[in-house]
Amino acid sequence: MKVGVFDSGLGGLTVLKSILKVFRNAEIFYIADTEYAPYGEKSSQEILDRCDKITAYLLENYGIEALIVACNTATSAAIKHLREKFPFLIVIGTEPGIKPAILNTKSSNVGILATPATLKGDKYQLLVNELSSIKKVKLYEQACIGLVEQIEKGEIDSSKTYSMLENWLKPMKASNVDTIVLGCTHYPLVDDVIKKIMGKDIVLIETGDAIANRLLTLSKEKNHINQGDLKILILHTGNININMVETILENDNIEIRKCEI
Ligand code: DGN
Repeated sequence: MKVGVFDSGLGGLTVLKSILKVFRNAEIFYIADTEYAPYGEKSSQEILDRCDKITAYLLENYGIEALIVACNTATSAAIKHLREKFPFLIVIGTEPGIKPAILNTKSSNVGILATPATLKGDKYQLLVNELSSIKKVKLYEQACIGLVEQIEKGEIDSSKTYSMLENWLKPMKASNVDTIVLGCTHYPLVDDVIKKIMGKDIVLIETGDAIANRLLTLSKEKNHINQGDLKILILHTGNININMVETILENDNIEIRKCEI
């Protein structure tokens, strides 16, 4: 099966990693749209236009059968449009895992880390309203401005990244937050830093595995056949930290190339 995956940069690789656990012989085409990163501080229309262009590019050049929008920000801005414009494609988006967090919390205090665009989006508000009837939970929302850039630079363990996270997480720690939603696909890459600050018992919710399982279900329903060798092509539109790509994916089948979209 041919699968297209995209994000503004490295974050979607955390989703790609989950896909690799389930699909051992798919052809995967990943766009790291680094020329237009970060998405999180752009307008919804700008993000939607980029998503449209990237999907058309993946279809024309690689004949993808499924598209994974491996970015919460892009999902919030463009998923409806992509499903309407490309109805023949399997289109799967990424949403903050608020439901599993609400079901997991014992202290009834849940932290949500995401980009400003995700937290401001209608889709996020609808999701929160929809889930508010499950259980009374206090949500501590935090827009992590600048964190995506730190991760893109490979500054996972730097003291600057630590102190940014410490500032955002301090109020959550003081409020007995026991579960944190990683509402941006970049953030699992700093999960160890978050655990260092919050303590090892903190539960971090990410959605990569759920997306991979959904892709498996839908590809079976559509009878997409999984054959041939595993192929992973990483295409980047601007600069990319190749060491980070290799460290995150830990896979020998990767080819990395620059492209223009
Ligand atoms: N990885 C993206 C997300 O999940 O929202 C963030 C992208 C960005 O550019 N800020």
